Amino acid sequence: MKGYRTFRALSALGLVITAMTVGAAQPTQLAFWDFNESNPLDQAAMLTPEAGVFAAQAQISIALAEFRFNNNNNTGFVGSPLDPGTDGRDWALQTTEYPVQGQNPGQAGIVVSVPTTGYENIVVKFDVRWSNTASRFLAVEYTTDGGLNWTRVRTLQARRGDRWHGDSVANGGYGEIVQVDLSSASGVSNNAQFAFRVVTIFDPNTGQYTPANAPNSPNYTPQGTLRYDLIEVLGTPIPSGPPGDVNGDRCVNDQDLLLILLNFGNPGQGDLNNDGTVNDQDLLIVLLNFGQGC
Ligand SMILES: [Ca+2]
Ligand SMILES: [Ca+2]
Ligand SMILES: [Ca+2]
Ligand SMILES: [Ca+2]
Repeated sequence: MKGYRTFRALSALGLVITAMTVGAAQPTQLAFWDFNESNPLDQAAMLTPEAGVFAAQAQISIALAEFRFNNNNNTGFVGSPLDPGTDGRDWALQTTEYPVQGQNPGQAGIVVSVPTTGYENIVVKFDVRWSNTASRFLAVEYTTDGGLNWTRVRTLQARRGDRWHGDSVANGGYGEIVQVDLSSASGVSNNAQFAFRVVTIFDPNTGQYTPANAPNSPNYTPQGTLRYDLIEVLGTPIPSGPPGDVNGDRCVNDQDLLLILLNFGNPGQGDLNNDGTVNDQDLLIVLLNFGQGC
C-alpha cells in the first residue's frame, strides 16, 4: 500500500503542472448534416445525417412547405459559405411552397428531430439562406413532447434577399451561423422527444409576411425559398454520479483512480471530459472530487 500511496502522491504532484492546461469539455455531436452528397438528387441520402451519436434516429421533415432536390439542371443547391465542403462539394437543403400571404404564421418550415437521451447542455446550430421573396422573419422553436407544444426561443430577420445568415456583414449576412443555446431550457436534456423547427412568421410591424428583400422585392411569394445547411445538435453527457465517478457507483475513490490509470492514453472508460482520450484532465477530475459521494 505504501508504494500505491507514493504513486498517487507523485501523480497528484504532476497534476500541479498539468492543471494549467485543463480546458472545457468538448460537446458531443448528437446529429449533423452538411448535405454534401455526391448525388444531391438522392433524397434519402440528403435527409440522412452525416454524423452524430444519434445519426440513425435523427430526422428532418417539413410542414406546410416542400423540399426541393433538383436545381433545374440536375444539380443540387449550393450550400453555406461557412461550409468548408466535402471533396469540393457544398450542397444544402432547399425548401419552398410556403403558405400564401396571411396564412399559417408560425407553422410552416423544417422540423429537426434529434433525441437528447443521456445528454444535457443542448445547443442547436444551422445556417439559412433567404431568397428575395421568402418570408423575412423566421422563428426558431423547440418541443419536448414530440411536437404537441412548441416554445419560441429566437426570431431571425433577413438583412436582404439571396443571402445566407452566414454571409459576411458587408455582403448582407450576419457573418456567423445561427446558434441557439438550450442549456437552461426546461425538459430539453435527456429527452427522446426533443425537436426544433424553423418556421415563417409575420412581420411584427405589419401582421403580414414581408419579403426578405423588401422594399426592392415588394411582394412575398409562397415560391420564395429558404435553404438550410450545417444543421447540428450538440450536447454534453449527463454524469451518472459525482464528477469523477468513472465506474458509476456514485462514489469517487481508488477504483475510479485505478480505471483512469489502466486506461491512460486510450479512448473509452475514464474519458470524463469527453475529449477522446483518458488523460491528465480526467485524472484531475477524479482527484479534485476524491471522496465525493462515498
Ligand atoms: Ca446525408
Ligand atoms: Ca453543405
Ligand atoms: Ca466510483
Ligand atoms: Ca479526457
